[in-house]
Amino acid sequence: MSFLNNWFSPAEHRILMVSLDAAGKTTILYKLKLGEVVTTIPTIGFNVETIEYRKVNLTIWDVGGCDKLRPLWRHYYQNTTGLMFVVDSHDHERLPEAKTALFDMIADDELRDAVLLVFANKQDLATSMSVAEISDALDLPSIQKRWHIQGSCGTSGEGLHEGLDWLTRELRRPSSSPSSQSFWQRFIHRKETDDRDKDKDKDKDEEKGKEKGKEKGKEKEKEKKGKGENVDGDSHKSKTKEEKSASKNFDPTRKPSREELLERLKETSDSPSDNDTFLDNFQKGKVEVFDHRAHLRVGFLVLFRASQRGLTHQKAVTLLMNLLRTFFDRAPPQQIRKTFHVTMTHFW
Ligand SMILES: Nc1nc2c(ncn2[C@@H]2O[C@H](COP(=O)(O)OP(=O)(O)OP(=O)(O)O)[C@@H](O)[C@H]2O)c(=O)[nH]1
Ligand SMILES: [Mg+2]
Repeated sequence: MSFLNNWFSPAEHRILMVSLDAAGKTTILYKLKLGEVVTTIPTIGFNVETIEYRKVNLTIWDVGGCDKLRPLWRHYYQNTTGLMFVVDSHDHERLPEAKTALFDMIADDELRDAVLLVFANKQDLATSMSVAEISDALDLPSIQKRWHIQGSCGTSGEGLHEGLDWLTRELRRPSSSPSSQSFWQRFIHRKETDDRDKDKDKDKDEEKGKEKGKEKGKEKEKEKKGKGENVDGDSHKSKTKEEKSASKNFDPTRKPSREELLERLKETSDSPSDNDTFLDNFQKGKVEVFDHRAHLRVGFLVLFRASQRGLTHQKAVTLLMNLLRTFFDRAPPQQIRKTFHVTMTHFW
């Protein structure tokens, strides 16, 4: 019978919740445990509660965060499988201190396999930083472990269950490839940052456009005078050459022969690191040729990695579409066909 009990009893996990003082750990702990907002006082020592969430027993240790207590955190590391790091999104000034505390902690070998959930807490306050800003300031994309950032409000409970959803899902998985993790995290992070910066870029592009217009005018004048030397133009010139040769090599309207296609296939052997580089370059719009093979490759890699991460089908397709759109925004127009088959991509 004991194996049956083991089979049906929830998995046990030890979770360590830390942060600088007053970020909202104790508030979060009791919101999760009791569903209520409790009046807190700064924790001297720790609080510990067990919560059953989606058939996982989480024993959450909430350790006081004031600077005198931080050296004691390490005494709680042993057997910790999950870390919750709470950030007061409203406390702009102490973010560098929070980052140092976080990186000091995760450098410890005892936490090597622990997954990291960051709560960007106090999102209800008007001057709070966004999740993307917190992620930037803490430099989360540089972390080589499984991590996730979730916006939250400890007092209303918003975001807490979403955070635990991720945590319990990750805790159920024995391991995952760090490279694919970092790609996803980087991609999601970049997407948010890109959206934020889009307006700024537009402004810059407009300014550049004006400057280019002026330069072109000057060049034309020079040509007329018969002294065709381009003053700032070495890099500009060679870029134009590259672009020209790329468009020469790849003619989107020409159907490749069977032999050509077989030749292309022979040349390809994709190692996992090639795949990472390919996805990174793809996101930057730097794929040599966007043909059916590249399309299928990106589709396969994104969907495969999404399934590894346990993402829903819908979310995976959205990510793939976003990645394709990012690619089309950035890739030089002469190297790609300006359309891709949305229906076909959805079908995958
Ligand atoms: N507006 C707002 N206030 C919050 C939120 N979460 C917690 N607080 C408040 O922040 C204050 C500090 O919360 P605590 O839960 O005691 O913080 P802590 O991280 O446990 O602090 P230490 O025990 O000192 O390490 C309390 O007044 C909470 O009511 C939130 O999401 N929004
Ligand atoms: Mg506390």
